[in-house]
Amino acid sequence: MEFQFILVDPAFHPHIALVKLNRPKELNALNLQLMLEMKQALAELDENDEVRCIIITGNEQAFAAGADIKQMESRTPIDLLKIDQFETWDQIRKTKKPVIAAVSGFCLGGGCELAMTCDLIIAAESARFGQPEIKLGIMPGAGGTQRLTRVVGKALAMEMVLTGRFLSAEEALKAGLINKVVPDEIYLDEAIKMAKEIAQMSPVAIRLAKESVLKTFDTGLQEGLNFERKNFYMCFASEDQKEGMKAFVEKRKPEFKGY
Ligand code: DAK
Repeated sequence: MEFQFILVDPAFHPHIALVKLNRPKELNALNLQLMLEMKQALAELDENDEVRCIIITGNEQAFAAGADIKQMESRTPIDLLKIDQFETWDQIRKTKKPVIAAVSGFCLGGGCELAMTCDLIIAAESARFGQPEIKLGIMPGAGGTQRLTRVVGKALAMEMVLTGRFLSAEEALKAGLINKVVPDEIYLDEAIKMAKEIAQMSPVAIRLAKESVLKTFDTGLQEGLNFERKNFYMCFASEDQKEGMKAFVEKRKPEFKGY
């Protein structure tokens, strides 16, 4: 898969794909083209039966320092309306396979919002998370007020959004924004380790489970429970459920096929 601003390896490891943001001089600032490429890459990886888990990463200096300010500077509201970047972000959010963000360095604004659309976040000790849009005279526009608040709570979200303060990786971990902090040298290895664990599971169960967890953000408890139940029943329509339980009884490792 050839792109201008991202590097994509669908077979980075068995069943694991890697998407690397590749605008190092601009600290991986997210321009429109990069986001369109991200949307296309994730859609293609979602369709690829060999891929069971996707890792998105940047480089040591930056996961992404936000949307491209130079590209946004002269935009009018009508430009924004016509471009309708929200459609791109919505599609990215709808990726069905599990996505892990492997974060080092700056993870700011749209970069932090992109990481939050991922299902799991592994961070290097040097990672810094923030929503500094307020310092530019704007506010977060891709989930930074909504997703962040649901995850870290009102007090911290309000502080981050109104003052633009960055969180260290440790603070982000304590706040529940991320899953793990590891030494800088191994943040990608740690993401791969987690991806390998996920890739061993039944892709059907993984998909249904991800969908069910995400449902929490959109529904009340009873509706969410009903949704969970339907997905739970659905697991029993898969060969993988038979294989998983048979393997347990036979005291061996299951071999999941994804149907
Ligand atoms: N955009 C464009 N260029 C950027 C950039 C950005 N967000 N961040 C850094 N760069 C560029 C710098 O301009 C510089 O380029 P040159 O001057 O060398 O040409 C180069 O990257 C290196 O940056 P610095 O020289 O500034 O490096 P430092 O280490 O001194 O500082 C920094 C690193 C991350 C603290 C600093 O660069 C910084 O404050 N960057 C801006 C961070 C920020 O404000 N981010 C939020 C941007 S607004 C939406 C979706 C999303 C969004 C909006 C709408 N829709 C769906 C509609 C999101 C909005 C945002 O993210």
